[in-house]
Amino acid sequence: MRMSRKMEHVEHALRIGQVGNQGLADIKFVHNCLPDASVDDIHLHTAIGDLDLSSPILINAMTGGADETRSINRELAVAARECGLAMAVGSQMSAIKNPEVASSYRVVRSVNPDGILIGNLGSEATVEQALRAVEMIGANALQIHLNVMQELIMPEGDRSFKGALERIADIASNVPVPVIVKEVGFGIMRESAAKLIRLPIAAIDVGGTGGTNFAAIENARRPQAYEWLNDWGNPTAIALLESLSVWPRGRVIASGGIRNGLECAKALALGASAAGIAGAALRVLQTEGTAALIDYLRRIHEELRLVMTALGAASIEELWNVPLVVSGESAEWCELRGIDIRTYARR
Ligand code: FMN
Repeated sequence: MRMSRKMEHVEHALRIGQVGNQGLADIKFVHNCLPDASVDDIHLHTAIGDLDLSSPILINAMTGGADETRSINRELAVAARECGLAMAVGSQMSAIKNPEVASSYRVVRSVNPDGILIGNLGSEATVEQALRAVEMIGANALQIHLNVMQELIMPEGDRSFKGALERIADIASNVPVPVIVKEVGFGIMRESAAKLIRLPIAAIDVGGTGGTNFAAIENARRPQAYEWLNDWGNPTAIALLESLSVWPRGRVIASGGIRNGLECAKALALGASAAGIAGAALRVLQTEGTAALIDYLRRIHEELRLVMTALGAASIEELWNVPLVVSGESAEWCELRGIDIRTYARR
């Protein structure tokens, strides 16, 4: 069951594509006609907690667990290696339950022996399973995903989500690598972010709406679709503003519908230290191949350097201090939720 589900997710994700709006159009940079900067001086290095990265772009968790997914992971790992990016694998629970499929995950380490690789499990995992996931790929960090709405829409999905915080705390205290808690595309909002900051985890990945839509993907697999849930969740821009009202800059990752360098720059300027790309990278890989994926990721680096030059921000830390105006639905939302967006506009 789990093995065929992996390829169904890939196929439905490609067919449905990136859905809706991640809200970054509401975030505007203030043009600087005297940036006193040069493209050659832009540095893209960053850190997620204590994990140093040469690029703020991260290939986010997608797959593994079936034969066909082994080649996807292999090619994503080649692209990550060529572009110097961190990469997460999809949930490793299938390999923990069925060790025969572990090679579909391990392939990323054999292709990219020195790269930053991130393991992935759900919040139902035990400490022992988390240790095995880290060991399986020689992971430099471990993502724990939160996907309540996806599970609820899946007929075979989990029905109880009790005790997740305690299990995550236990994992984070016992694995030898930093733990990142991530959403799969419904958004981490302030109340949840405030609970997560009390845990011994390194970072959160806000994973908002506006990109891959797991409600739509699971509905495509259901005999009777709950289509009324297809717009559940909150956009990435709002999830970032909410999470960064509780979490410090440098410990938040942006993801959900990020596709180009300008969107990355906006997410980083809001205070994220990295931006995850999943669905858009998968589409390029599956429709145009590995060389095109490498070109696409290099182009995002170039776009990011271009935008940073225009803003006079030579590093990600400097990007955190350029003025940003939040307007439209995101501003209205923040006003109602008591999130201060004026400091972004006046810094
Ligand atoms: N996230 C996880 O944490 N674990 C997974 O196993 C996982 N599987 C995914 C499979 C596919 C085919 C895709 C497209 C995404 C998957 N995700 C998973 C979610 C992504 O990591 C990401 O959070 C989400 O797709 C939003 O980013 P995007 O809009 O750039 O795709």
